[in-house]
Amino acid sequence: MTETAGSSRRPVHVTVTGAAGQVGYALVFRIASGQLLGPDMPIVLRMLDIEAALPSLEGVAMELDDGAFPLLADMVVTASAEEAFDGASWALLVGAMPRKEGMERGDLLTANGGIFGPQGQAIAARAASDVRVLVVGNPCNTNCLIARSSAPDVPADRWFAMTRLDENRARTQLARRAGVPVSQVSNMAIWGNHSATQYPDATNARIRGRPVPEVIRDREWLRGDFISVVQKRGAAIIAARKLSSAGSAAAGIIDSVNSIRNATPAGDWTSLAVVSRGEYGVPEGLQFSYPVATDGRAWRVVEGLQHDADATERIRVTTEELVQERALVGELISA
Ligand code: NAX
Repeated sequence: MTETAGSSRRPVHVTVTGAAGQVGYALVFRIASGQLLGPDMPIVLRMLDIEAALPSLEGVAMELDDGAFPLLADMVVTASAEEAFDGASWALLVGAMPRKEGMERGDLLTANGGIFGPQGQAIAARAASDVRVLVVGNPCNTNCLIARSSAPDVPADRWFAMTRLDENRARTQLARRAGVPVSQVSNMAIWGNHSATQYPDATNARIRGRPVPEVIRDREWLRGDFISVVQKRGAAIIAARKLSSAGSAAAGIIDSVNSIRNATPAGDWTSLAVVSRGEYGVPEGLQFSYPVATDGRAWRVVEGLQHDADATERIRVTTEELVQERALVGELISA
């Protein structure tokens, strides 16, 4: 292994799946530059993609070489999940099967089960004992549930699916509307599924410490356009760019890992889809996006938030969608 100049620390192994894809391309340079694990932590980047994408992934590896990143101790380019997850402390599961024309939701879920089941097994068999997993590839909540179910020896609290991009989108919408910098928006939770049924909860969010409805008094907007803009933002990006979100998705991944690793500011929370232990009446075992806070070691779902009838109904709908997804992949998670 290559010596890393300026650091005597042992490198942390970080796996990125689907690394030849567009989110992968936006992400790996940020990881190599230290934005994922900090400016002092050398990294071994383990990049997985399918066999057909390996030539392109070799090109990405060449570009990473050309970046001369001091923290990049080594790289692995592979189509083998076992090799990719070997010794990994962070597994960022980005690669997934996209929905093809005529594909039913159930077919998509099952096809992805064929990817995330074996990847879960490979993580259990080969990753480091402290591995933490962030699933980004869609449908990310249920893909995460499948991978977690395939790795029963890896504690359930190590598995996350990404709703941080949705949170970031929501924070920006609120900041724009209130005419404040985005840094002034806190406590923005996304509830449920990373899909169009998600519930971005502005009622419990805060601007400069005050409840959003006290700052943005337009209830119609908060219950209407605000929610639908966040829910449909992915589709708007595709319409504009003819490609799905990539740079913002990579930013969401970096933010997610940072908010798992570092203590949440007092009184704040962030959005992560984590295993439900029945909080807020959500069935146990679903991978559900909640307001989450952590001390940097253990996370907890923030309890006691109030929901009005509209919010309760929206949370019921997104919960029901996740229950249905779980039913559609039934045999993949009963193993
Ligand atoms: P791309 O199609 O550009 O890249 C996907 C990559 O995954 C490809 O290189 C493909 O060869 C690879 N792949 C497919 N099957 C694989 C397997 N079995 N093992 C390893 N690699 C495999 O998609 P991209 O735009 O990069 O998006 C990646 C995933 O992120 C998609 O599922 C997308 O829906 C999802 N997203 C999720 C987001 C979230 O907030 N949770 C936001 C961004 C993104 O849309």
